[in-house]
Amino acid sequence: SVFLFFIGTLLTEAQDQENFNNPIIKDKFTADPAALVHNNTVYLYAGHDEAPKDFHFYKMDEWLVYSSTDMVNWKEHPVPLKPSDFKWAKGDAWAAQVIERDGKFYWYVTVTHKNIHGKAIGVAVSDSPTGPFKDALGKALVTNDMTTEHTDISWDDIDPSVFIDDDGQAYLYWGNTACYYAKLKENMIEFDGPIHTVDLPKFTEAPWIHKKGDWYYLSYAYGFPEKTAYAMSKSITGPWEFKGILNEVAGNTNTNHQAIIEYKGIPYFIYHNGSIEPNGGSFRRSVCIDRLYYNEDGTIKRIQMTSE
Ligand code: FUB
Repeated sequence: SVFLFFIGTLLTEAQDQENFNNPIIKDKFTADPAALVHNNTVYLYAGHDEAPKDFHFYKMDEWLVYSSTDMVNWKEHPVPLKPSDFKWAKGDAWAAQVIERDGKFYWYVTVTHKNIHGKAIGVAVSDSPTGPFKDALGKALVTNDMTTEHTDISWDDIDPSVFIDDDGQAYLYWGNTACYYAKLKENMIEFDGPIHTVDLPKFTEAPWIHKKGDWYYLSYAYGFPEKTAYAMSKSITGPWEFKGILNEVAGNTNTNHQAIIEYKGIPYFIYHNGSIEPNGGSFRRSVCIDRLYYNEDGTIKRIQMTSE
């Protein structure tokens, strides 16, 4: 009967939940995960949260990279990139994402600009997913003065998410309060055309683009404290249809920042929370992983967060 099928599905999903040993990194605070699957390995990129307990803001001076072939055991590699690797930046290793094109790895990062007020986006390049990476452009790709017609806040140019469509066209999405996107040239370090905005309900930050089948997904941090919500479209440039909440506020932190990947045929939801006791919190976050499940119509089930 339908009822037995329903129970069966629930049981299968419960059994499917692997033990990820969340949070997956315990010797450091890690935030804003981005992941890349390359040559049967998952590379996880994160910012290093180093705020002392009595310091109530982000202190992030480097990005970190880990790799795994089973989503449970993670190997840390040497520090691959720091804001100080960009001569025009003065700090703040905020959210970032890496993508591969023609054997090169491009890392889009958020930093604070030295001379142009506000946050900015830079791009670094390497021949290896674990680096070392170096500044690919010698200047910022996005600066705050490029988007002032949309909002005058100085931290709206953050949280880049990069995506290459099936036809080879690359796009960069980013933003805080306003969600922006622009086409990238084949060289991956320059824009090809204007900056557009996307209207999404309660968009805060942390856009992430992925595709499954015919559907494009734009997930993002919604409201504040942040939940993760998502929208779907048949085209990378929209129109996007809002589909609701994907993940609740992740325990003990006001931000929630997701990466969605598929590895060995299994979809995963990677995010952060403040769950390391007793010092975890909004500025001492930790990356976690849970399984992600699609419905037959392409919509995504709410994430069941696990603590192990
Ligand atoms: O980690 C610093 C900032 O907090 C990120 O850029 C945002 O996505 C939020 O997680």
